[in-house]
Amino acid sequence: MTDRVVVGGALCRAGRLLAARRSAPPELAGRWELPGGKAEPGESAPDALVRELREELGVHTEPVERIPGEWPLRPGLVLHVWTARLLAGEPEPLEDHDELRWLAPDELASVDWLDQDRPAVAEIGRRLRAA
Ligand code: 9L3
Ligand code: MG
Repeated sequence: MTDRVVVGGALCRAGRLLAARRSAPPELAGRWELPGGKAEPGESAPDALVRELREELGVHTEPVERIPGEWPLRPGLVLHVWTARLLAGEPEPLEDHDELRWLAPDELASVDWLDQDRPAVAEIGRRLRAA
């Protein structure tokens, strides 16, 4: 059986990365993540990302590239991260989040990221600093 993919989106604008604070479930509430969610059976990760970011943030996005790596969430579930371009809309915490922040590279350590998101966030930070 292949693992089910959860896809997180790294949305960057003006040198900042969008961080989203989870409001659910209780054990994850208050932790920060790259917004996204589970791909449905038969749905590609990029398609899932576009759908999840529309549902969660109300924005239209285009996946650009996958950040190398795969991070286990729990048995049978792994996190992939894709960078994405914001095509339309202003992100709002519509579903599953209660706060959004655009973080500059030197602010990335100021929020409590979910453990599995940390390697990809660090990679995005390196890319933003180099840009
Ligand atoms: N998760 C971890 N990092 C992320 C995302 C989007 C999700 N960047 C974890 C949290 C949940 C599981 O994956 O345990 C499913 O995510 P969701 O469908 O509740 O967003
Ligand atoms: Mg989600």
